[in-house]
Amino acid sequence: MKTTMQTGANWTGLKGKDSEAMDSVEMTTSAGSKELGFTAAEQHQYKQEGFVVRQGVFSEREVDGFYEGVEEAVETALQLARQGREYVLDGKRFVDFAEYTFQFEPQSDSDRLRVVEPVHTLSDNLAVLLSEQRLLQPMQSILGCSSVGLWTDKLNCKGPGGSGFGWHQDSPYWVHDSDHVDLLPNVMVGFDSFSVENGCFRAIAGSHKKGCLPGRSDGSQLGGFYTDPSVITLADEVLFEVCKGSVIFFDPHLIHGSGQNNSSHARRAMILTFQPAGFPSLKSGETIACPVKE
Ligand SMILES: O=C(O)CCC(=O)C(=O)O
Repeated sequence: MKTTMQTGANWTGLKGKDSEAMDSVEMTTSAGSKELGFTAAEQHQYKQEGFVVRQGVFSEREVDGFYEGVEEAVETALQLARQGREYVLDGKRFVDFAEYTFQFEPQSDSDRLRVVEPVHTLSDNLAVLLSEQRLLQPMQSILGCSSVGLWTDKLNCKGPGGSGFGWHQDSPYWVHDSDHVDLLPNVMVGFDSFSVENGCFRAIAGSHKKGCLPGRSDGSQLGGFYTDPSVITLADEVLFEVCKGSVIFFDPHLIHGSGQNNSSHARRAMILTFQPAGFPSLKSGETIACPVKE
């Protein structure tokens, strides 16, 4: 049975089997809150389910700033992509330039960007998220360490008709570049409201507990990066229908993905992945400190 996260301007709102646990969460607001780290109930949920959602963390005005950041980043990314090395995997066009990877929508003539990684260097309006305490203090709760660094960050732009992401874990992508894939938690910041229609984020609750799972062996180039369907318990699927400005913290082993955008509006989001401080980041190899304020 699918569970659905519902929209609303609060930090929780889980409907279905998790509602009891989430009812006991102490509410704090982003503005003026003293303690932004996870509550005990959130820690528990993250351990059990592999994710925690806080809805409406960023205000309309803040989200407007992110939209400007997306426009700026996309414009620069398209310019850089013209100078890069292009390749196609399973019909998907990628371009590498310097430390950047740009992924385009699969139609062969498409110049529509789908993913830009990393993205924080392409707009100051997006770079602010690297020092955002509403992300960093919960990350500190997850990692249990005093200082936090960046592993990677990417912009996911899903325009009208934009394609979905098949079921996958992030850890198998990173296992060759990091010795601590268990310690690479993600946070997705939704710049638009997420709905089933526009291809919301979705995940298999509890799937992170199984560690790195086998990939598909379907003979395709990217198949190995998608989780073998035989190990996916679809009954535990959660659909994250959340309002804009919401954030979803999730484990690097959590099986997740999203559907196609069947709406007439873009669905934009940024995913930032953190790690304990002092380690190089994935794409540039630089060590990027993200100071947590006590
Ligand atoms: O955009 C989404 O909702 C899913 C993104 C995703 O699965 C990923 O970037 O790893």
